[in-house]
Amino acid sequence: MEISSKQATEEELQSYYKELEQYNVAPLWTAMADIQGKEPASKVTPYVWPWKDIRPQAIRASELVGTEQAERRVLRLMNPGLGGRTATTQTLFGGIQTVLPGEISPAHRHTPAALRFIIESDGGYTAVGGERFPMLPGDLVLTPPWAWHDHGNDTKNPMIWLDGLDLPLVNFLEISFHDQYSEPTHPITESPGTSLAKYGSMALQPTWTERKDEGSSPLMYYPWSRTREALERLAMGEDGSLYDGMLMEYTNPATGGHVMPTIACFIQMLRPGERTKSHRHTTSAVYHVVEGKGHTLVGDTKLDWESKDTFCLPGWAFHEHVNESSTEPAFLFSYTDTPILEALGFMRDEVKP
Ligand code: GTQ
Ligand code: FE2
Repeated sequence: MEISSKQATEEELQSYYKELEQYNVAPLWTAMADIQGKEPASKVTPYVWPWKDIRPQAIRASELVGTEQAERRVLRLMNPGLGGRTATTQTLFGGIQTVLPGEISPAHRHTPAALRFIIESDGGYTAVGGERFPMLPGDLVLTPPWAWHDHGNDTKNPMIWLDGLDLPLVNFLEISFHDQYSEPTHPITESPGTSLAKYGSMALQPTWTERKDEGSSPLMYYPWSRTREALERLAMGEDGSLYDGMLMEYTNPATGGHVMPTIACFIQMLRPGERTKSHRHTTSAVYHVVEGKGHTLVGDTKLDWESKDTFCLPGWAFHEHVNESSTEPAFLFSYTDTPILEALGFMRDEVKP
């Protein structure tokens, strides 16, 4: 018998679709718009986690749970659009970690890449790959994939910071490995300041070690004092970008590229009264307000922010930043999934017409 396609009734179709279920197959044509939309329509909700709400909860966590019990005392920033997944955007995770005086977050290593951006602290340290890095407000510390790391608070006040990881991507790909170290801390083999002196002294680099090119930056510590000084100096003569203000990337000094294989880190300064022009890109981002007060318009959503708030930006959403102060600059730290999208050829951006 010859097979020819005819127009089935709705009833015939529905009963056919029902019948297909038992074979675990489904028609593509009923789901085409979801599967291959004209352009991305992210499920990620643009959202702010205000410091005034989150800080008390972080402190409360440290009253309720010890670091031995928790291993990492972190409040996960759960995107309201992602149905309870451990995800702040589709690829990026943000968390607020607290370490009390005398406590240690015990040593471990894992395949997810991590960064710390310090919010509140008088010192203390993160040890990564055998070197201890200070943790002062505004400092950025990297924890590249598979590097041993532990955090310790030898000060008199709580340390609180933003953790940035690629957990949603790693867990989606089901490639997470994790090792616990046998002791609470891993051995310190480098003297203080080594990474910064070797890889963060202008463009000086040591000649007696091989050039490191392991996909992650050999410089693992970017102190706020230097970051801020660079931005303030540039602000005297530069306008920066129309869309991002004075946006600078923390780079890997060995390659000039992104700091880690899956995450790129940025700092930007919005001058008093500055309002950026709207654009969008396929990359998603988590932002942290280092200093300042303003808002970010994401599509029709207005995200009001001030110092120490954290917020997220979905991919392919038009956005513009506004510094509402007429006298003070605003500083925004952010991390994005740019390296992933670049590696796969998925980078696109567009200016709002
Ligand atoms: O501090 O090592 O927020 O391993 C999530 C996983 C922090 C950490 C997180 C981690 C860490
Ligand atoms: Fe970790």
